[in-house]
Amino acid sequence: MTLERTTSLRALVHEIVDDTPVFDIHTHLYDAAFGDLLLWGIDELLVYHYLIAEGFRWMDMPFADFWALPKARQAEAVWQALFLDHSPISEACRGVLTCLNEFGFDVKSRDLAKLRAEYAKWNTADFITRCCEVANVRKICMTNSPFDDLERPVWERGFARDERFVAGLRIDPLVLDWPNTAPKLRAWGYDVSADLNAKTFDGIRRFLADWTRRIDAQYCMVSLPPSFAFPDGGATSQIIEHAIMPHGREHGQAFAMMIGVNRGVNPALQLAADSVGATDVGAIERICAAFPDNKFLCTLLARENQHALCVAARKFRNLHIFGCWWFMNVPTLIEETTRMRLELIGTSCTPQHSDCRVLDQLVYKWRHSRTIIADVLADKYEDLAATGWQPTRAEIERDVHTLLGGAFEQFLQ
Ligand code: RAT
Ligand code: ZN
Repeated sequence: MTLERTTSLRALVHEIVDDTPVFDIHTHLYDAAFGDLLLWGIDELLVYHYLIAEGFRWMDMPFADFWALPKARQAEAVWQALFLDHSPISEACRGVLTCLNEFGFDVKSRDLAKLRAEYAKWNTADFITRCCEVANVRKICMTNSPFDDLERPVWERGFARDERFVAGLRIDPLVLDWPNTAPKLRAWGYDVSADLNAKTFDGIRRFLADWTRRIDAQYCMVSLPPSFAFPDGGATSQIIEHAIMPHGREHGQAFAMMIGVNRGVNPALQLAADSVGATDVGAIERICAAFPDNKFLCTLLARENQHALCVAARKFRNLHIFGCWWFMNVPTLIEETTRMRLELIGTSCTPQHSDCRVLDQLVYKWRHSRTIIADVLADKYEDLAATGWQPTRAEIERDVHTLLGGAFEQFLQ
């Protein structure tokens, strides 16, 4: 009897988690209006930088020779090294197979030419819809950088928005490299100088306001190194305090901090060159305390920071924690992190975002994460049931909606 009830509760939780559409709050995907910036298909899946980093562990060609190859040859080299010469066990490799399988393509043939032929039957518009359906994604937040020379002109020209794609204003160069960013803002008509004075902060605020309006940004976002300190009197700290914070209050916009990336530890790997380091969660607590009228979103890259971040969220209701970012996005760490978050702050968080760079990846990132989230959640409901508190279907649906984007939307309101 108990076992039966337990089994059906677990099955119900899985069913609800699978059936609840998700708001994917951080990706590197683009509205189709951005043309080639939206990546999809088998070759793009294979040259995902997560796979390239793994491929180089087996491939013995010089880094530069690999980068000189056309994309199709790069994809073939990765396929050979990671799928044919060895079993594709890593999370990123498994993800490719999950996508192919869920699309109904022939995984077991190991035939790249056949897979390319399957993909050739699709066009971009239909494939977007197909991915959103299979992954059950209701909204996708892009990463939109005014500093990207390919992306900026599209915004400046304007286009009819696809309402499935919402924008996130990404401002790394502004926060991390003011000396080289000031001339760009000046060239775009903002009265700023290398000097961080009142006039410069005003100019930065105008820039942020213009782009927030232009792209209708959900939040403004930066990725930061493990050494991020606050407050420390440096340029990053001053720009946050005197430009981003007042901008956030004026526009009711949250500031998203992704902390813990050491950029370019092995530059020869290009996009795959970055590594991880633990940060001082005290800096996050200080910024939340210093600006109680601002809202903060935060995800951290280092496993060893996750517990302290949960504790910080217990102290500051203007802090919303999200995602298992990048190197955290593997089943072992998603499970551990999700369990800890539920135990420390209940459902007042967003356990996962996809960080997809290739449209197809929505399918695997959400398939894999949904299974783990459902299992952890089922354990928690079973613990409740053991006390006599039987969660109802409506309560479970509410909670799952909360975890898959609802809490994020409520936090931003
Ligand atoms: O996960 C990734 O693809 C990384 O390369 C980064 O893009 C990271 O997610 C970021 O947003 O900086
Ligand atoms: Zn990202």
